[in-house]
Amino acid sequence: MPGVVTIFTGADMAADNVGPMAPLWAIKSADGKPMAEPPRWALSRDRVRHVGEALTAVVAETREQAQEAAEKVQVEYEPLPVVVDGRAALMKGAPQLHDAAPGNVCFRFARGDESAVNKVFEQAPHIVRLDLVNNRLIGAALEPRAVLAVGESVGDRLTLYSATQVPHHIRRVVSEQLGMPVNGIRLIAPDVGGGFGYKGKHYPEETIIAWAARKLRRPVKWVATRNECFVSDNQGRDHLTHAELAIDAGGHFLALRVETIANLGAYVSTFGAAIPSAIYSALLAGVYRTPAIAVQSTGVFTNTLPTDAYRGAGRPEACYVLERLADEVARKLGLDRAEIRRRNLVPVEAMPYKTPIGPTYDCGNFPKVFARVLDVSDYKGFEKRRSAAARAGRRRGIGMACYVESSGIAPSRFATSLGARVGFFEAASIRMQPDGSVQAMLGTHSHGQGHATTFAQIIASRLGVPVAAVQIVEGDTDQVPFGTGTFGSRSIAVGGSALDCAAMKIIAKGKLIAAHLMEASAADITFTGGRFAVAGTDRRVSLREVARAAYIPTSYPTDLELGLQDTAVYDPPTFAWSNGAHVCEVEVDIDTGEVRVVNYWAVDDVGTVINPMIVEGQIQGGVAQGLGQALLEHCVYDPVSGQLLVGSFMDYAIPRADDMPAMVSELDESQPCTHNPLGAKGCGEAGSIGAPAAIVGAVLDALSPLDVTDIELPLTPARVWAAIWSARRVERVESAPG
Ligand code: MCN
Repeated sequence: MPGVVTIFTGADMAADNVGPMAPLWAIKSADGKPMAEPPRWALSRDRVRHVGEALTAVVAETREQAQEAAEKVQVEYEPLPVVVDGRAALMKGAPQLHDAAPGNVCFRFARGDESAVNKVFEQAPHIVRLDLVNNRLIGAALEPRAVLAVGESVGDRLTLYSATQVPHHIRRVVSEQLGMPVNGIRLIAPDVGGGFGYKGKHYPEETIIAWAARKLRRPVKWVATRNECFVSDNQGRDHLTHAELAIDAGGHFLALRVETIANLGAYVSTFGAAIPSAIYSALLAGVYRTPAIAVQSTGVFTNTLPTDAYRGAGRPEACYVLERLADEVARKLGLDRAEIRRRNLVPVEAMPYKTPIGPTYDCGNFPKVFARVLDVSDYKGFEKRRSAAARAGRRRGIGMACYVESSGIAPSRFATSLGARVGFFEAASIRMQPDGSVQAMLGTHSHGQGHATTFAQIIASRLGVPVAAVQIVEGDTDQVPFGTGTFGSRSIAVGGSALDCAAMKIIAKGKLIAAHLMEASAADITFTGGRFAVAGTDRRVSLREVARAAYIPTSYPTDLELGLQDTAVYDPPTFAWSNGAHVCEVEVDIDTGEVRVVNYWAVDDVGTVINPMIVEGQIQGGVAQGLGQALLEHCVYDPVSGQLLVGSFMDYAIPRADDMPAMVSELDESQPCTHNPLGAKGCGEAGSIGAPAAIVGAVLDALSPLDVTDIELPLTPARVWAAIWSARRVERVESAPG
């Protein structure tokens, strides 16, 4: 066809020995066996296992010519039976996806003390049980993914542009697959128009485009259409959970047992195995003092797109389990939901608090944060608002959720002990220019989080230079030192900490130069507000003068290397434990099932705040995504054909501005992180963690007079309406004479 340059298939890539798409985190099952890791090829080599799995790559002179030719490709498929649901995939006789994964099981992960939990359950006065669905979500960044590979005219070097959150990881894995040295690829990740975690993974297109450009010795570009996003981007969540909580007569939590089936999709994506196991399970103590906890999480293959981290990544799932259980305890005992939480929160005196599931929280005043959100939301006055709404014919309900978040992913030792194949440190370099301006290079990546502002603020406050004098460079492997990237709300806690450490190195070296310039001893030099001074005198030189001296050495210490630039690498000793409490009010139209979130209050502890406006925006954005999960978003596959039934925004509903209330956000800075130099904890995912549980709790509260006790996520009008009417039918049957 006109303009077609070539068509590649998996066989072409096989002939060139292009390696598989290997996950970067491999989980072990409870019996010590490694997870099943069936190969995933960038272009399928024998069989496709999910809608959207690429078979051929058509390269043409223009995008339109390539699209037209791609539409003409005829594939003779031999249809095989499919399974799209995690539980169905585990059943006897279910279609088998991979020979390497009998029973479709990737792993059976377990954590906690099961026998201790069993003992408590045998004697517990009360047990509450819930079966919960955590709905599958599709990421929907403003801009689709895009990849461009350009070979250098001389040599074998490639510049690979990719809309990725993790430039260094992608450079490493693609170079490995193509058998190139890591230096053979320069990866540039410019502004990518949002990422939400799903752009932080290795995708087949990165490999295909890089390989095709080398093979054709021409630049090759791919930009996903919106429809392609639906069938090529990783998806999120998709848990089926059975949870049981043993409690005493006073509603104190005694033991927690959680069994989750995690739908991994057809292949294990980059961090796909870790999210529902290592990350999710670590959060199942939440903010509560539950003495015994045991979790089992089974990772299952199905004929769906791979799942992986999506804003929250394991934490919203854990929070949803705990908060729904807390509400259920209140219902069972006829107690107030806030009171149940108060009785179980970890008190501030217990910090540092070692959870029975593994992690130790270094700090956090959960009761204070919770009390504050009840205050700002006037929880006590709610019944008046409920009655006022009822008089106007509307059902109003209130819900709440407390959460703790393992931000700052991840301490490398923790991660590698649980199967990570990469480190999760971060690196930052600072280069003082001779004119006193500053260039800072970090391995993190900003795609809506405002790093250029907040990281410049950190440097400005440490080095006493104006914010405008700071240039932040991210997303270019040739310019920034080896780093990890942005996900898991880690940029401030890990990247920001590396930056802070680098600034300290600049000051330390600056002191030596300043001492030389002022003919004083380095031990007597102080640094404040951008000036070095000899203690107890009025002798000073500015950082700018020191920087100039470092590069234009008219007077410079003979035993020092010229220049004023340094790099620091920071690997956190543990997570930064962000936490918070959210309250929301909804109104439910019982004739249509429509839910409106009318009020939302969030009190979050993200440690020391660098930029309150950015943090508030981050929390608001997270809440919007949590609202989407709670009320609107649902990724559905046809169980017979495996076809994706939500392939556009006509059938997959993301929140719009008018779905969001004007929310109130407060930050509690009283508990700075104790183990990083900034005292900061992450905030990027906070909103998405608390919101689904708070919103669902509010809807169930609004409908409690009708005896609606559960509605499966997402609470679409159809589902809410159906729940109301089936409850009413029960009412009618029960009240029918005879
Ligand atoms: N910050 C601060 N003070 C704190 C904590 C954070 O001023 N105590 C600032 C940080 O400096 C940074 C921002 O708040 O500018 C977010 O920081 P952090 O919590 O470290 O999160 P990351 O920068 O690592 O961003 C990742 C996080 C994740 S995991 C997803 S998913 C997500 C999110 O951020 N995707 C987003 N927020 C997003 N926002 C936009 N607009 N688009 C996305 O794709």
